[in-house]
Amino acid sequence: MANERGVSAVLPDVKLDVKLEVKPERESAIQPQANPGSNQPANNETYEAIHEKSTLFYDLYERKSELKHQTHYCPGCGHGVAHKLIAEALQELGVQDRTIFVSPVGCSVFAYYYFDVGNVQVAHGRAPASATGLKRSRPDSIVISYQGDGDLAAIGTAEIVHAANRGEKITVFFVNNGIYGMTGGQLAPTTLVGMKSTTSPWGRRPSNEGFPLHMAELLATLEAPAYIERVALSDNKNIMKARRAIRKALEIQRDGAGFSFVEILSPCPTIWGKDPVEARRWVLDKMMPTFPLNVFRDRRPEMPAGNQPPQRPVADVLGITPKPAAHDASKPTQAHRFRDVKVKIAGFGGQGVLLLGQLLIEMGMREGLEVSWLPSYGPEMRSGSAHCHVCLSKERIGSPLISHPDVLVAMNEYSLRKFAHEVVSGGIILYNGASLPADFSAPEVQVVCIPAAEIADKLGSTKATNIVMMGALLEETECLAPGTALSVLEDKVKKLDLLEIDRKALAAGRLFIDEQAHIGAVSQPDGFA
Ligand SMILES: Cc1ncc(C[n+]2csc(CCOP(=O)(O)OP(=O)(O)O)c2C)c(N)n1
Ligand code: SF4
Repeated sequence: MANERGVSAVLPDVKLDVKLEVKPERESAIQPQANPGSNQPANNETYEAIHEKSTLFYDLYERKSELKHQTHYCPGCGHGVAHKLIAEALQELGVQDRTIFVSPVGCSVFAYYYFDVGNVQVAHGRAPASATGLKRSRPDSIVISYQGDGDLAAIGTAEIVHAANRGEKITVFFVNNGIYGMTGGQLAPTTLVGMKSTTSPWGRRPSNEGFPLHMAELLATLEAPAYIERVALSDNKNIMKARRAIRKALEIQRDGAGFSFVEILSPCPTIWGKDPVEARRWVLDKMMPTFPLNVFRDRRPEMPAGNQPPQRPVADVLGITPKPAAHDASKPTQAHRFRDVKVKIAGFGGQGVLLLGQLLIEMGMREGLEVSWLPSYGPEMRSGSAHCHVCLSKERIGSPLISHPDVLVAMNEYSLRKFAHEVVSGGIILYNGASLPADFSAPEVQVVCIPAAEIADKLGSTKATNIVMMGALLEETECLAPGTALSVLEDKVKKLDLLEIDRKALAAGRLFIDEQAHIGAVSQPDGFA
C-alpha cells in the first residue's frame, strides 16, 4: 500500500542478517552465549538468527521533528514487541491488503505510523464499536482492535463487553500494562493491589479503588466469544506463546469463526520506573500471579439462526409514504468531467457555511456521485469560526478529511488567510468580498472575488450570501448542474419568500462569474484568472 503522508522519516536499515541455526527441540529456549557478542553458544553449536523487519511495516516510519530514527515508544515498551508479533502473523497469513487496524487512544495511538494496512484511529475506548462497523460493512476484511487497559477496561468497558457478547467477528489485542501510560501513570482498572500510581499514591487499596479487573476472565463468562487467551511479554518463552496466540486469534477471524481476544501482559518500563530488563521480570513476578496465563475459551460458538430482518425499504418498514423522487439517484443527471472534487467552505457561524456543504452533497447524491461532508466548528453557534469539507467523487471516498482542497470557498477574510495555503496548486479560491486584502497573495491559485454579501443584501436577505457563493462555485467549476441545485433548494427551503431569494441568489452568483468575473472583478494582483 502506498504511504501518502507528507512528513517522512528515514529509519536506519534495521535488517540484521545474523544467522543463528536453532535445533527444533530447542527453539524456545536458546541458551545464553559463552562469549557475549558472538553468535557461538557455549556448546559450539551453530545458530542462525534472522532478525528482520516484517514487510508489513512501512519502510519509513513517518515521524515529526528530530526523532526520525526511532519509533515513538520508550525503550523496552511492550507495544513494540506486540506490534512485531502482530505484523509477523499478518504477513504469514497473507492478509495485509485486507487488514484494517483500529488504533486506540493511549501510547499506541500512533500505530498507524507503522502498520502498512488500512488504518483508523478512533475515540478513547470506542475501538470495538468502530471495529464492529468496519467488519460488518466489509466482512472480508481482517479487523483488529488494538487497545490499552485504560482504553479497553476503563472508558471502553461497555464497548468491549457488548462487542464480545455479540460475537463480532473481530480480533481484539488488549495490551495490559497495569497503568495509564500515555497520560503519565494514573491508576488503571488493571493496576495491581498495592501498586502505586499518580492517582493511588499510597498503592491500590481494594477498599478504595476496587480490585483489578480481569478482562479475559470477565469476557469468558459470555456465550459468544470464540477464543480468549492471556499471554505475557515477560521472557522469550512467553513471547513465543504470545506469538502463537496472536496468530491463532487472527486465524479465527480469517476463518470467520467469531470473536477473538488476546490479553497481552506488557512492560511499561517508563511509568513503572524500571529498566527494560527489570520491567520484563516484573511482568513475570508481579503481574502473572494476579493475571494468570491461560486459554479461557477456544471453541466455535453456536449462534442460533434467528429470523432475518425484513428486506424492505426503510420507509416501508416505518409505514411512511416517501415523497416521489424527483430524480433517479442511480443515473447521473450530468456526465461529470472530473474524477473527484474536494471543496473546503470556511467562514463564521451564521454564514451558512455548513448548510452550503450539505446542499452540495445532497446535489452530489442526486447526481449519482459518492459524497462526504465533514463539519468542524467550535462551541459557539454564531460568530465562531466554522468550516466543512465536501468531497464529490465518482469513486468511493477514502476519507472525508481534506488536507488540500481543489476549491476553497472563503466566506470571510480570516478564512481566506487561514486556509489559502492549503489549496492545491492550480486550484480555485472563491472569496466573499469585492476585492482581496492589499497584502494578500496566492500566486499558484486562481482567486475570484465575489461581493456575495452585497449581492444577497440587494436581493433582500444577506442570509442568501452562501447561495450566491454556491452559484459562483457551480458556474466556475461546473462540478454540479444548476438544475440539481434548484431542485435541492426547492426541497430544502420551506419558506417561500426565502426560496425566491435563494433562486435569485443562485442565478446572481452564476451570472457574476459569467459576466463580471472575467472582465475585471477578479482582483488577484498578478492578474491571474
Ligand atoms: C475522552 C478522553 N478521556 C481521557 C483522555 C486522556 N487519555 C489519553 S490516553 C489515556 C489512557 C491510556 O492508557 P492505556 O489505555 O492504558 O494505554 P497506554 O498509554 O498505557 O498504552 C487517557 C485517559 C482522552 N484522550 N480522551
Ligand atoms: S509510557 Fe509505557 S506504554 Fe507508553 S510508550 Fe512508554 S513504556 Fe510504552
